[in-house]
Amino acid sequence: MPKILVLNGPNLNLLGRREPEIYGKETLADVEQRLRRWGETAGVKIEMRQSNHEGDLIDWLHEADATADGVILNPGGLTHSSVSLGDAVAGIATPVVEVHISNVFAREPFRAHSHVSRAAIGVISGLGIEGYVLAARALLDRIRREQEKG
Ligand code: CA2
Repeated sequence: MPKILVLNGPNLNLLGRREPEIYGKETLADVEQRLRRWGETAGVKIEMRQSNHEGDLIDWLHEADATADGVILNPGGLTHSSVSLGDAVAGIATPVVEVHISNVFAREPFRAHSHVSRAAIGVISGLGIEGYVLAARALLDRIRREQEKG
């Protein structure tokens, strides 16, 4: 069964509890439940983690290179500041989809730049938490195509 690792960066543990006008009312546990439900029908194992520490995210990306078939990454504010996180994504062969709940291009100008996007296979921004499920579907398509190639 393919495995998708879902990584969430700093402050995303606050999801659903602050700034609902930007990020909505659903929590990270709701995101996980939605993804798990999708995974049960699609035949995909979902594992989700969150950390407020850059190094944890980098370590988990390295780990994913050997243990996951795809990664969904919402790097939080590190998107806009962390060269190292971008390097970690570039340094692994496992495909990574970058997800943002809000539309980062419709907010403050500094949010329009990402250090991660150059190394991601794609970016989803502004579609709320549904973006995570769309990313999982895109990754599964990619994983199946790679398996067919052999
Ligand atoms: O839209 C997204 O998913 C972001 O990655 C969220 C980051 C932000 O810095 C990015 O520009 C876009 C912020 C994560 C903090 O999440 C919170 C959620 C609820 C309440 C407070 C913070």
